[in-house]
Amino acid sequence: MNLKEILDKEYGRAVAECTNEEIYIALLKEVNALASQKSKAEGKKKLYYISAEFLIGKLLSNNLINLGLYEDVKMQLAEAGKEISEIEEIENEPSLGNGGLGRLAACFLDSAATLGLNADGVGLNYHFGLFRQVFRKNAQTTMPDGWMTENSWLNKTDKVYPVKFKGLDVMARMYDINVTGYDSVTNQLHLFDIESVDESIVKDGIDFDKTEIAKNLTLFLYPDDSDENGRLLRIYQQYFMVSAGAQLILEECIARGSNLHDLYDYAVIQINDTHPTMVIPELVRLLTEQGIDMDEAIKIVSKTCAYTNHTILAEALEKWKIEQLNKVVPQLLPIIEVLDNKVRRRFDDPSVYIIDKDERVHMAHIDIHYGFSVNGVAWLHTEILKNEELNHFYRLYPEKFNNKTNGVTFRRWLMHCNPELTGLITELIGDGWKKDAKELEKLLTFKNDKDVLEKLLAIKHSKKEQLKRYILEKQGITLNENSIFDIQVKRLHEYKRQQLNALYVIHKYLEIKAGKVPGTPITVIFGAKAAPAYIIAQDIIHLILCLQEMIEKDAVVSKYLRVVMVENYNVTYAEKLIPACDISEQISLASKEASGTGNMKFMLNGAVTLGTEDGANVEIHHLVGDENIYVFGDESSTVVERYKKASYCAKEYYTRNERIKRAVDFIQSKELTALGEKGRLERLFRELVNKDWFMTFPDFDSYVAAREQAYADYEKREEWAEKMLVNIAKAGYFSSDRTIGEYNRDIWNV
Ligand code: 26Q
Repeated sequence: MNLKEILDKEYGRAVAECTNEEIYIALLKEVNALASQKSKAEGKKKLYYISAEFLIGKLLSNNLINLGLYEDVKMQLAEAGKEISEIEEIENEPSLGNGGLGRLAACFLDSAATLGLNADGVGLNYHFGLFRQVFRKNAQTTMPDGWMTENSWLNKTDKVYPVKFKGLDVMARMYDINVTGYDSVTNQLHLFDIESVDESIVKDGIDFDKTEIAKNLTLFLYPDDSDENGRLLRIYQQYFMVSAGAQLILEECIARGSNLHDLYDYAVIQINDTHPTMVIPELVRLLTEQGIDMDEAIKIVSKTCAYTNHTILAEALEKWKIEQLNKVVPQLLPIIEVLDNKVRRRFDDPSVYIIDKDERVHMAHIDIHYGFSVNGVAWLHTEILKNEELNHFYRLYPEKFNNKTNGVTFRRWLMHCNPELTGLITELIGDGWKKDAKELEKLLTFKNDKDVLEKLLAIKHSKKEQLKRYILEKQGITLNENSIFDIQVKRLHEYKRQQLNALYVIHKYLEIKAGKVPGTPITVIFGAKAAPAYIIAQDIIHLILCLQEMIEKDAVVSKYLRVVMVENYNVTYAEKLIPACDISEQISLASKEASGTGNMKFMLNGAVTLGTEDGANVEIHHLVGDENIYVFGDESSTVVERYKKASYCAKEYYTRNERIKRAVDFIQSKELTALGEKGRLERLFRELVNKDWFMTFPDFDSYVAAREQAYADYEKREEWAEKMLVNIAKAGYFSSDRTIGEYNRDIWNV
């Protein structure tokens, strides 16, 4: 690529004379055109990965890397005195997802294209992605996050599909984003949008009229929460996505030669959690409209659809009231009733019915009965699905259940975010690992190579300096790059237990106050958005921000301990934080985190995990061995039993354990209430003492012990570097290329 020529043609000016914005736009156009020209995957059968969320992150550098242009462009910019990072800054991040599930979908698209699979994504073009988080008075406030600009990666297509709701007909326009594979084909992410959307109805933060469907349908990504108000809108969004998606799929399959009776030879539809479940009755409806009889249509669809479960939290399993569905998509109810009746005729266990006695439709039950595959996202998660949560279904269909442990794309989560480490790895073992991640294990031969270990430490240090600069610029906070960076970044949820981390901070603060100072200073970094309607989550953010301020103002303690909560944690921030991390906090209550994928990204960048035996942590532990991870807390079977017997009493721990009492009492201390809202802090205090639903107290002592051990081991720099090396070397298993290879082998066969 010749940047000089491109800019000359576009603006008639030299590189150094163009603004960063101009360069970004010119690059976007050029890269987008090159991506479109790349060869397409071909084949009779295509995978459609349908998902309400695709948290793709910024695309410029990702596409440059995948097209093999990154180094060249970086050099040409450098020659003109520009850094590629300044150009990257111009791009808005499309935050079209809440967290793990949406980011996983994005990693999967990258890997599917890299493996050359015939595979497209299907989703929604939200005008405002996940809200932008702004801290005011030590609390989260929310702002709309618009990302679309005149020049964007969205390519408008001429495909338009009609979608019918009760009393409302709308048109779904398809926009495409090129999904470049690494040194491979280009696939598409199809995002549907409603033509009549009206961004001007947003007022006052993220409020808008929820009833004006024609104006608001694709306005916002629905945040994972408990807001009763938006539920109908969510049904509108889901049906809009699946109806347009189903029409696209049928049209494409017919074009490839399907007569619809053999649809499953032409398409496989992976349903990403229950959000797109209505695609099943919708396809049945469309097939019967084409003259196929109902029984056959149901059989065809059942051989086409596969379902991935991402959660075991009962409250997150979607159930829609018949009454709600009737208000939005009455045309689906006769079909859902047929699906339910078939189940009732075959099985006499009400727990597997689709429609329950309270007239609620269980979306996951539709997927399990009428999909051919059900998978969990980590070994432990799938075991819990089979033996506990979905056991009744597992007994009916043992052959449908399978595990696909999550993975992440190494193009974004190593090559892009950590070019320094990428360079060292390549220098040591060549670049075969970029296509076959298992080759990272070759690094193990350098376990005792002092020179290599020192280089690893030096790279970590420079990533910490880079993060320091970034946070200083964004938030005006100065980190100590010589401190231990102990990081927990993920959505805020009680089960993920940011509150346990905060309790440790209080404990440590009190210890330092009492004169017990750590060898190396510690910086505890948090990043988390909380769903706006999730009150306790807001209270936990409030606690963390108050702690941050209190410690910052304490001249003595702040020398040894700092708390920093980064504002508006998103994919872009993750790319800066993860490479700079020493200790990766993965401390969910065992059995609750389906997999986690941040844990994999941290490991890949040489952080050592401090975690419970939960989700994919179990597999990380198994791969790296006891020496290279800090594991603590009760195991999943203990937790599951405790819930079953309802035997947990938080108050008992609180009264019996002096350290716990001291830390928890501090939440409503005058030091903290002076900085925050007394009512909020007291509410959080009561929540913990009287309930502590996610059992932080039973794990507290072992958490403190494991964390202290990690800090002590950090002092032995060479041994620590060995742990870093082993983590990087063993991370190959968590490449999403491996995950996608398994999906294709066991489920898709495209
Ligand atoms: C449900 C109903 C109404 C509104 C919103 C939702 C909703 C939205 C988003 C429910 C769930 C989500 C997101 C779930 C999610 O991100 N799950 C995570 O998936 C990751 C990828 O498999 C796992 O690694 C994480 O463990 C899991 O928490």
